[in-house]
Amino acid sequence: MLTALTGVHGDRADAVTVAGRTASYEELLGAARQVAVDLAESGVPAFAVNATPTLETVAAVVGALLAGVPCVPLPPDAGPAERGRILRDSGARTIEVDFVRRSDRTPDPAAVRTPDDPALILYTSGTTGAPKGVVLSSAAITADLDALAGAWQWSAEDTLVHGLPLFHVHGLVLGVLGALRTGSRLVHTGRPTPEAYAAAGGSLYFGVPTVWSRIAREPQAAAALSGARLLVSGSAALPAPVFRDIERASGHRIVERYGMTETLITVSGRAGGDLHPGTVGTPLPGITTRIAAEDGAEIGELQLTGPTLFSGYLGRPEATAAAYTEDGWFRTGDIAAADEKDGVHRIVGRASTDLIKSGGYRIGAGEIENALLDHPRVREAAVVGVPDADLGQRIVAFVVAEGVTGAELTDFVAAHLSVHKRPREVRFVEAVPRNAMGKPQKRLLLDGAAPDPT
Ligand code: MLC
Ligand code: AMP
Repeated sequence: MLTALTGVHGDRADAVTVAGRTASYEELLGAARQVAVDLAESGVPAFAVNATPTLETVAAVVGALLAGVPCVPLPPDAGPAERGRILRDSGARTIEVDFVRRSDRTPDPAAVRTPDDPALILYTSGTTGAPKGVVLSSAAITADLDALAGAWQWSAEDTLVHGLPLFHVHGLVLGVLGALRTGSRLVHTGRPTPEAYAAAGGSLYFGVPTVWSRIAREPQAAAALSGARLLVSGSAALPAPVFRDIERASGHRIVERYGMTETLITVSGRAGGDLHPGTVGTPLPGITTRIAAEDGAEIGELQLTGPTLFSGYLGRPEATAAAYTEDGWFRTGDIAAADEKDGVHRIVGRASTDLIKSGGYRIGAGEIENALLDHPRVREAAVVGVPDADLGQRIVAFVVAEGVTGAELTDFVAAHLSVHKRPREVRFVEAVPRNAMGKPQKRLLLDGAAPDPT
């Protein structure tokens, strides 16, 4: 997976920059080998990495791959509830990592490893309950990265720039492992601000729609990207006005691609292809998609098969089985359409209102509701995603509670789970509307939740 570290593209002093610190491939490899040695000695079954945007995180992930120990990146701001659950569920443990100690040998893995063994375990939310561990093999990751390298003409000539979190597919698999496989220079900006993107001087830029929309609002920053080769958006739907504003200011039509933690990136526009707002391109080589539409309808659930799929949810065979149709297709839960003539896909929504995408983060309503219900003052809670110009969707919590403020509940969720899972707004209600089965009627809440107060 780590082609660049074998030296085929040569080395350079500025191969990897993260939040202002720079390392050559040799330095990165030395630090990662030391991690691998320490992992082998520690005997940990899986390696929990506090995924701050630092060179240490990159060395830790590479070290885990070298040692053949599954790597579990943790959101660095995860509160005790979220962190504890991930550690218990995965059995992963942390070990000390620094970038100063280096080794010139890679230890032999404890057991014979194959490309189908787990490489990464990424925790991601479902509609209800706690996040599940998505097990990804090296085979799936390399298949995806090679398909994307083809689609985007991504090579060692590129300088990849992004500032995305290192505990999800976008920032970690594409944004770090992609650079280490293709040999492109990597500049991680620490935070994905318009100023940092504008100043980085890259050829290839990754962002979630919130990042592109913030850049679009600063035309000078957008204009500074005119010298780039390719701008790519994903993780949520890119609004058409943002596509157009970026094109006007930078001359680039953003390439949009679609994926999931469980499937990696499966559908994408192509470098040099015909790109239109609201479309996510065609399936990558090796991926087959189908639209499971009701009789005569053009839109339906997007289902797919291919070599980039996950190995399963860690320790949850029933959940894994439920993610597939009887005839073996993965059910994305996204509603899509595909053009009959050119096969270009459009994502038109999600089947469930209980999976929220906010700032490109996937957040399960059930997890936030459970966190709110853990507060002694909260009697009922129903969480929805409301359209938001900046975040795509913003988390709004409807609660039945007394003697507590909205800000206190927001802080409670931010502290127990992660900061990005906090409700942006709390509305106190007399009762949560429910159907005859007692299920919250979220459509009613959503209809009453607009408009965006900002
Ligand atoms: C505010 N803050 C609080 C707080 N209220 N902190 C604690 N408690 C509270 N109550 C502060 C924090 O301290 C922090 O400050 C700041 O809020 C950060 O909040 P945020 O929500 O992270 O910031 P925001 O600007 O809203 O973030 C926008 C964003 C972010 C775009 C930068 O949403 C983001 O990084 N998104 C990327 C998600 C992603 O990578 N998804 C990919 C999934 S993979 P400070 O000082 O730290 O700023 C996938 C597959 C695919 O989907 O297809 O790619
Ligand atoms: P995650 O598991 O965090 O990777 O989230 C996956 C989900 O992100 C998908 O099921 C989609 O709902 C959404 N998504 C990813 N890319 C796009 C895109 N280009 N357009 C619309 N939705 C997207």
